[in-house]
Amino acid sequence: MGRWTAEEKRLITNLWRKIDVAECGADALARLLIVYPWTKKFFLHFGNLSSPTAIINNPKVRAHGKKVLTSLGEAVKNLDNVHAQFSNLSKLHCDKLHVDPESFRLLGDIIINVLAAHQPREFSPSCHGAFRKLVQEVTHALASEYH
Ligand code: HEG
Repeated sequence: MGRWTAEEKRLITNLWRKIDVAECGADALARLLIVYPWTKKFFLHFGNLSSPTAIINNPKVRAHGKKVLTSLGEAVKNLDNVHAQFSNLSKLHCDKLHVDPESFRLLGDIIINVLAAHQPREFSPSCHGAFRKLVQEVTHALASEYH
């Protein structure tokens, strides 16, 4: 982990420049809550999550989805230092939020699906491979403080 080829870096930064972080983030978090409804338990303080429509239109879901993808964008800017970047977030998700690492994996998968759906022309197999590696690295870093 943590070794990037110049081509992987190019594929990742190139796709990232083209996506709408707020849109993709909102879409990804809404999908997590709709497709894996048990993950709603972490967001009960976000208000109405009672149906797919309520989830999609919930402004707190949209704002938080943007926050999550913005944080992934920081990793994109700093590909050689993903672990250090997520160490505090890992502590937060473990000690305070008690989010299980399996949920990171689910959201990571969804983010890849959403990026592919939003940028189908750019999403070549090698671009897919580079993003899988990035998501794996981020989810690994987020789970690193778990004990
Ligand atoms: Mg988490 C807060 C990033 C997965 C539940 N998450 C946050 C914050 C960031 C973040 C940047 C804000 C931290 C702060 O306020 O200081 N989250 C983040 C990433 C990923 C992720 C990058 C994975 C790609 N989070 C994740 C998953 C869940 C979750 C899978 C639950 C299923 N996050 C969660 C909750 C909060 C954060 C409940 C607090 C939300 C709030 O109360 O505003």
